Amino acid sequence: MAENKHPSFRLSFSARASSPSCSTLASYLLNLMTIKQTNLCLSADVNSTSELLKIAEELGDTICVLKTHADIISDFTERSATQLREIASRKHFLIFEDRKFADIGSTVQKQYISGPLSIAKWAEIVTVHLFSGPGILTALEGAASSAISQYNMTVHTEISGGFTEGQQMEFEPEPEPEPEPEIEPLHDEIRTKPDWLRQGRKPSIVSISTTISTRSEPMSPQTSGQMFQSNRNQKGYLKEALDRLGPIPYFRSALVLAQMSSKGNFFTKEYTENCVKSARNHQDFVLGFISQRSLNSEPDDNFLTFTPGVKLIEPDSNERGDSLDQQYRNPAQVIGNDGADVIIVGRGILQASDQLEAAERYRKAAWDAYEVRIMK
Ligand code: 5BU
Repeated sequence: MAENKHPSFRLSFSARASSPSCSTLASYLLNLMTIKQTNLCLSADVNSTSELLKIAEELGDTICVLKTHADIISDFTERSATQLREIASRKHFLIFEDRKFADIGSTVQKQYISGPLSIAKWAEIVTVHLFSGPGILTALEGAASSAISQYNMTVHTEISGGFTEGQQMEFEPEPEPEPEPEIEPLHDEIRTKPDWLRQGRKPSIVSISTTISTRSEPMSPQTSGQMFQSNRNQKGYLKEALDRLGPIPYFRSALVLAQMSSKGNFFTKEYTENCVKSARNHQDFVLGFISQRSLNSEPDDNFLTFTPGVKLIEPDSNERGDSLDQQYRNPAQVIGNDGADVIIVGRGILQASDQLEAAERYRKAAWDAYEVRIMK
């Protein structure tokens, strides 16, 4: 019953973006979703860089987030990441590496910022299990802060121009490797949220082709949520609104795995509650949860709920899962009834004969369910 739901159930994404408890990245994502009218995350579970880049290029306009499992891409290199980032900034979506960190703090820091994947360099969002205790969040947040500091001290050259329609995608020359950042402990002065944002202002970030990033200039009032009401069908307006939103800010966030979609999983109610308690102590870093329903319960909770195990299922179909215990529910059910904000869809789109048409169908189903929900 809608009457008993947490306030975030009925609030619009743009109103939630303006909340003082909203991190820079969460605020950016919520505004991006509003402008593009999409709360669809594509799970790009493909095996090669070329497939990854192709699907990102073709479906990028319909999604707010693209989720990867980089370790199943046989030829994933730094160049794959650079090219995916170029598409993400041109098509306006965040990148989410579904890494599912689960080790002790010292190990996850290394897994996050170094090694062949160097995830912190190219993915805004990662997933984390809290099996090892809440310290894993402190460790990852510290590593994220170091990666951000390192980035901010480096002159970055953004790839400008991008691909034009029909242009062949080619690999950029291998860039010079950047030195691995030193992992610093999380000090109070090294936070993912700068002072100006703590004072309730949101970023207006200026980006030119070669710039010292991140030049987080004082907030312009244009970035407040209400400015981002969008009519997706007005092409000029969409571009103008995306220009006004600005480039993706260089921040890093985690989604805590609090519930799973697979049949017979061992997640208990108590474990899920402990995930939420731990997340509340890391609100700058934790964007929200991977869960089957919204876990916002305290009045100030404003976590985003990303829900996998989603498929458009015909009422009389028996396609409610796969042969390996994945379980599926409809977008209307997870968003409309259970308060999910973003649906994660893989095979429902990847296995369609027309992937773009399927992505658009999922986008529309999820967005319609959200609009109905906030009007309840
Ligand atoms: P599918 O093809 O839509 O079933 O893919 C779902 C994706 O979401 C896949 O990449 C999984 O690794 C991921 N996933 C999931 O399905 N269920 C979960 O509980 C979690 C992740 Br956590």
